[in-house]
Amino acid sequence: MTRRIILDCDPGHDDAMAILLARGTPEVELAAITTVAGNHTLDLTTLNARRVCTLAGITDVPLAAGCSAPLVRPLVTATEIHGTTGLQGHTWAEPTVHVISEHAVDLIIELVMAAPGEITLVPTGPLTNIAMALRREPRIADRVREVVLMGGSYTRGNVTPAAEFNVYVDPEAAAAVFTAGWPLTMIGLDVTHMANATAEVLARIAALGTGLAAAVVGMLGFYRDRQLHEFGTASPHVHDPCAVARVARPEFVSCKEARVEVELAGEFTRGMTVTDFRMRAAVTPNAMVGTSIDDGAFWDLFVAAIGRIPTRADA
Ligand code: PIR
Ligand code: CA
Repeated sequence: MTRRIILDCDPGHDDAMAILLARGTPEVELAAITTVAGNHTLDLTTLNARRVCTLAGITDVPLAAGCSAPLVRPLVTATEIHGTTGLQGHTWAEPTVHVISEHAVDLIIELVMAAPGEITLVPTGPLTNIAMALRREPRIADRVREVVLMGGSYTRGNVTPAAEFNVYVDPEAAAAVFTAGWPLTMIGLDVTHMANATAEVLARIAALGTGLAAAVVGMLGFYRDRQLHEFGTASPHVHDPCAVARVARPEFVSCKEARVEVELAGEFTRGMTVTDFRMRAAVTPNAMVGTSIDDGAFWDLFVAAIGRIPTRADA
């Protein structure tokens, strides 16, 4: 059965890959794409989402812009990874896909309330829009099918030794999302650090021979060079499509039940996702936590998805 998702993202190279994986995978259907500030400011994440939708011919999915700043704290971006002018690595045409006038938070509430038990939320950026939607319409907690987010980690961070970027940027929002009492799966760095775009993966995508494939190789090449420069990793971690893969093909990602708390007060641990796998009577689980991904199966899924999206000559 096709799973209808709202992809709430901050493109960002790997967010772009999440949009493309969702578009090209028959097991999932994009009900909406919403944007949030994170990797860049909201104007750039929204422009980038419009660019990706234009490139991939995604003209039949509502695209809405959301929150421009975290709930409490000033915005922190990740331009050192994604480049200063947005989604670098490809020369973008002027996008012809536009945002709708509705705010992302309103669109999320509207779609979830209209289809009880149907919509899966897939956040791949800071959780500001999702927390705002919960605050404004708490009943969405009972109406979503589930939340499958890219964020957090139980072994290490990336933006700090303790914290993963998406949770670090808006930890108050993440805390609200983790404690909302809805079915939630955390696909954190522990999983996504296994999904690396190796030279072999790039060659397979390039071999598809389409304009879209060339754009993907360009973007992933830029992203690889930045991660090499910043972290010394030869093959970049492609985080966000792992959450889409978990929705499309749950058997590709192993998960364990746990209690996750978001650190809000620590001096060195802001945004850490403190994950308790000890299933004791006093511990109430609030999440399924991803522990590994079948990276071979994941990249097969990704390459097939890129191959399925028709190329637009003018994009
Ligand atoms: C932030 C990201 C990726 C790499 C770094 N170094 C920083 C973004 C990705 O878009 C992903 O959603 C998440 N944040 C990974 O931490
Ligand atoms: Ca992201």
